[in-house]
Order: sequence, then C-alpha cells, then structure tokens
Amino acid sequence: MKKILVVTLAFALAVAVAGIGCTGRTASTGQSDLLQLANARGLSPEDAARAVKTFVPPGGRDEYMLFASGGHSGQVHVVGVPSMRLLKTIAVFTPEPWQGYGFGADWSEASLNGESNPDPGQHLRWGDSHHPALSETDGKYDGRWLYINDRAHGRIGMVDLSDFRAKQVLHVPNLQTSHGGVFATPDTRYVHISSKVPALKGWDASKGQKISVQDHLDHYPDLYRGYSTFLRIDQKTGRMILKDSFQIELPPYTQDLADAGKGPSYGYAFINSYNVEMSTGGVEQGKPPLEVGASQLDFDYLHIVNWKKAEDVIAAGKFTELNGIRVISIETAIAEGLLFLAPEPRSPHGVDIAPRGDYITVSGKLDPHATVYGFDRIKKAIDEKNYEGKDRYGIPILKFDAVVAGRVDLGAGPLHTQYDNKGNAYTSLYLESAVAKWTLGEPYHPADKAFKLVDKVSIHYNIGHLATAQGDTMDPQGKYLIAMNKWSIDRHSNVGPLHPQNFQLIDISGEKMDLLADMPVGFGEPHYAQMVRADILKPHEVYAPGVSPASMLKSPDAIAGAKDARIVRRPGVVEVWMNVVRSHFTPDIVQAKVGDKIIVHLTNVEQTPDATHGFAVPMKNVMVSLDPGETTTVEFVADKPGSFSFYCTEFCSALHLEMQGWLIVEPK
Ligand code: RUQ
Ligand code: CUA
Repeated sequence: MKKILVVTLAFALAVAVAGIGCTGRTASTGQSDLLQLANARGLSPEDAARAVKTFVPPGGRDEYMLFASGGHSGQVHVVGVPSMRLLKTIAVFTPEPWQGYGFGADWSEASLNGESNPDPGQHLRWGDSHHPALSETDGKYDGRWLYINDRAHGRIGMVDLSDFRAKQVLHVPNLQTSHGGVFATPDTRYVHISSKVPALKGWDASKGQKISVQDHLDHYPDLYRGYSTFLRIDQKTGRMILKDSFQIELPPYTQDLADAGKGPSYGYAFINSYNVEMSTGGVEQGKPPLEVGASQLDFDYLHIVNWKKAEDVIAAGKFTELNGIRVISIETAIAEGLLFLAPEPRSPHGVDIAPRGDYITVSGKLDPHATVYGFDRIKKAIDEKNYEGKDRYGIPILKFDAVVAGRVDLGAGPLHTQYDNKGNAYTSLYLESAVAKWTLGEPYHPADKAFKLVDKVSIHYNIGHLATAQGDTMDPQGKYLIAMNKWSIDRHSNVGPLHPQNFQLIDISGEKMDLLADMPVGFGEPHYAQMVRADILKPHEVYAPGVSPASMLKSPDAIAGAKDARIVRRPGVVEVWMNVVRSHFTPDIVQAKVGDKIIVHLTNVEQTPDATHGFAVPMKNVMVSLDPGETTTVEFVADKPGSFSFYCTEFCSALHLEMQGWLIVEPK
C-alpha cells in the first residue's frame, strides 16, 4: 500500500516537474491533492520534488550519516542524510552535560583532561575540532572509530563508534597546533596528524628556556619545525599508542591539509604547505604582514612522505626521542629517501586523493585551477631523481612538469575536492560561492587531458569543505554532496548577529547538480565532514551489564542489582556501590563528614533500550549520564556541611521526579 502511494506521488511530481499539467488522463485525485498542497504552501513543482527527495517519514531512517566537526564548539555532530536532521552531538574537546562528559572526576573527565599533556596542571576545556577521519578497512569506512583534531592545540580525539562517545584525547608531542592531516591509512594502521603553525623545536618551558621575539622569530627557519605524525592504532580498542608512533620532522613551512595514499599510492602521505617563504609577520618590526609575506613566491610545496619506508627507518633505530615520541630528522628523511617536495601553485589548501589512488588534486585559494598530480609520475620522478633543485633544508624538489598530469580551470577560490563513483570530482569554490563538477576521465596519461569542467552550482555562501557520500574513500557513492558554507547571511530567520552556518544538500545523482535543501547549523562552525552509509555503523543499543564505557569491559565495580548495593567507610572516604534503576537509587541516603572523599560506583542495571538515567549532585559539579548497562565511578569531596539532594536528570519513567536521594554532610 505504502509503496503504491510512493510510486504515485513520485509520478505525480515527475509529471509536475516535467511541466505536464495535472489535468491529463493519468492524474488521480491523490496527485491533484498533492499538487494543491504544494500550491497552497507556495512551493513550485521543483520545490515539491526536492521535498520528496529529502523527506524521511516519521519513524523512518536516513540512508547516510554525516559526521561533521563542530569547529570551536569542540564537538562532532551526527546528521542524517538526506533528511539533514541532527541526530547527536558528540562532545570531544569540550565538556557536555547531557552526555555527562567531563563532570564528576569520572572516566570522561580523565579522558577530556588528555594524555601526555605537556602542561599537566592546565586542563583545557575547549578545542577547535576540524577534520574528522573515520577508520577504514581496505580503503573503505568500517564504522569502528572516528578521529578528530583540535586546530587550537596539537591534540587529537578518538570517538568509539560502538557507543558514539569520545574515549581518548591525546596531546601529540611537538605539535602546538594542528590542522590537516587527520586521516586514517586505508587499513587504520596509523592515523596521521601534522602541525599547523610550526612550533619551537624541542622547546621545553619547564627547562626555564628564555624566549624573546628578536631571538626567535629572526631565526625562525632554524628554530621552528613542523612534524608529520603517524599515530599507531590499537586494532582492538581504537586507541592511539604513543610509544608505537613516530614523527617525521618537517621544515617550518605551514603544513596544511593532508591525505593518505591508497591503492597504487598506499604507503605514501601527501601534505600541502603554504608560507614556504617562512614569513613571521611583525609589521612594527618593519616586516611584511604575514598574509603578504606568505604569498611572495609562485609556488609552495606538496610534501610527499613515504611512511612505509619511515617504518623501516624507525625499526632500524634511526630516530631520536623528542618529548616522548620517536622522531626522524629531516636529514635522516632525506638520506633515506622518504621525503620529497613537489611545487604546487601558491598557497594551496586542499589535497585530495582520487578513489583509485592514482590522482592527487591540489587546489589553492589564490589560483583558479585545480592541479592534478599523477602518482605514477611522482613515482617516476622519484626513481629517476628528476629534481628541479633542493629546498634550504636539502629536501629534493621534484620537477613540476614531470609530476603534474593536468590542470583544470574551475573558478575563484578552489579549496577542497571530493569524488563520486562515476569518475567525477567536485571542488568547492570559496570566493565564487559555488561547487564545480569536473571529470577525471580514465586513469593516467595520455587520457590525462580529459580533466574537464562539466557543471557548476551556486551555494549560499562561501563554501569551505564539501563532503560527498564516502567521497574520500575507495568506495565513493555519488548521490549526495553537502556544501559546508561559512556564511548564511540571509538564508534563515534572524537569530541575532551571530548567524548560523549553512549546510546545503546537493543531489549529484544526475548530470546537473541540484540543490535540495538548507540546514542551518546553529551549534558550531563545521569544517570537514565525512558521510558514511548508515548500515556500516553498528553501535550497541545498550551496554552489556556492568560495562564501563572507558574500557568497554565489565567494570570490577559493577553490581547486579539492589541487593549488592552498599556503603563502605574508611577514614576520610565514603565509598558507595549504587544501584540505579527505574525509579530508584539504592542506597538513597549517603552520610558523610566534611572533608570526606565520596566515591560512587553507579550501575544502571537496565537492559531496556533508551532506559538512561542521570546522576546529578547539586553544587558539586557532578553530572553523569548512565546509559542502560553502564557502570561509571564518580568522585568528589564533601567540602561543605549540608544536605544535598542528588537526582536523576533523565525523564526516565512516570516516577522520574521521585528518583532522588540525599547526601547528608555533617560537620567534623
Ligand atoms: S581547512 S580552516 Cu579544513 Cu579548509 Cu581548516
Ligand atoms: Cu531515572 Cu529519571
């Protein structure tokens, strides 16, 4: 029945879109009702067709899920496609009380505080999440984990997609800031992250090193360095293991985006850079402003890193340990033949490997072309030592003409490129506020000339990244493209001077691109996003009884029910094993003395999907979300006398309001 209706409706709209009147013999009452409805709402037949293309009926599911970074909200947003409905926000670098992330000295707060923090006294409470990287197997998303960098700091977070929670925040040594280069290798053996602004080489504030602008910025090329980091991934837990990771030292050019080789280019990484001029700014010191100084030369450098070879170099012990990570120096990288440069037209931004791993598209804000490098050409130039020179650090520069397969004129301000399953590429045009579609043609020369612009669609406005379905993997899907627009200006109702960002959903299944829908994003400034087929994700509905989300193993402090609940006191400590179930905490009264440390092991013994409870203690900054099956421990100090009514924060049952208890703190 439902199917028939859908078919009828689609037909009605097809008829309408084709401009055929609805009075023809084929029209039924249902169709004219529908068209009347569209008319009454002021929708054109095209609008109505777009509505049908994106509509997901109540209770229905989206075909794809978009994982979008939240920018300086420090979060990741999960959006259903094509409905463009927000399904979840995952806190990574920022506390988030609904999820109980970062409140109550529990595992999540420890995770948020971060590993290998160079300044352990400083607990960062925000981050600038930019580039998500879904884990891959055989070059395809596998739905296990997601990694995302913090642009503001040299940090990277890991989200476990078995429960959509952030489990690890790692401070990457020697990076003060990070940008591009968050990608998983096609087998997720490593996740890569590189520095943004180069940092002082080997700088250690705790050693009392002195710093002055004069000394340092005047010797910038000698004192500053970038790093390309390969973080080894534990294949069971998804965690990044620092001791098995390594870095390759890079010149203090500003390394930008990066992508992983795959297929024929597996084992290589490609990193863009700008400011090879090594301009530092300093107008008052008589130097050019950075934005001018960094745009002097016609070319910057694409860094080509052979990480497979780097692995061997590490295994051979040719590294130094710097701030807790193994580092291959520039000199060693050159001597071992694992680091090369290729000229790229000035101030590039995106570097994106085509699905087959054969072509590498680079585009730069200041050049209207996309420049396409052929990996076979790069390989050949390396083998034949076809260099046009060396940079100041001695790194060989491959000949531009030898490595470029072609260039295509796209328009103003090309930034990022994604791919579909029909040999097309899609490039965002920031300045032109458009998406350009162009063909890659069949692989490799002489067909290289096939690169050709075929379509363009306007977006609103100032697009940064774009995401096609699985468009950065070896399994691109076509179908949908999300334009991630930086400005929305007049597209939505006025909500004050801080405007939402604007996502736009574009249908790329046909010859011409078709803009289907806008989604105001009022919860962050997304940068990159990845779109994955929803059926690839297989998260748990509930935790197995007593599982700690930190380890995904049964917690030693889990209890099976109210009969196991207990309070154990020792000097200065009150330790509670608390049972949590609709609609009661057991025990529900906890007594303590001022100064006591309160440790509460909470187990939500429910196994019913969605039977989440909360545990919140007023005036203690404690707020935990206890999902069904979960065991979590919170700790705080009873520093003031009084009576504190803890309660369940989720409206879990008819007696939710009654789900509360008392913490009574007596004076000493
Ligand atoms: S890049 S500004 Cu993703 Cu276009 Cu960070
Ligand atoms: Cu449990 Cu409300």
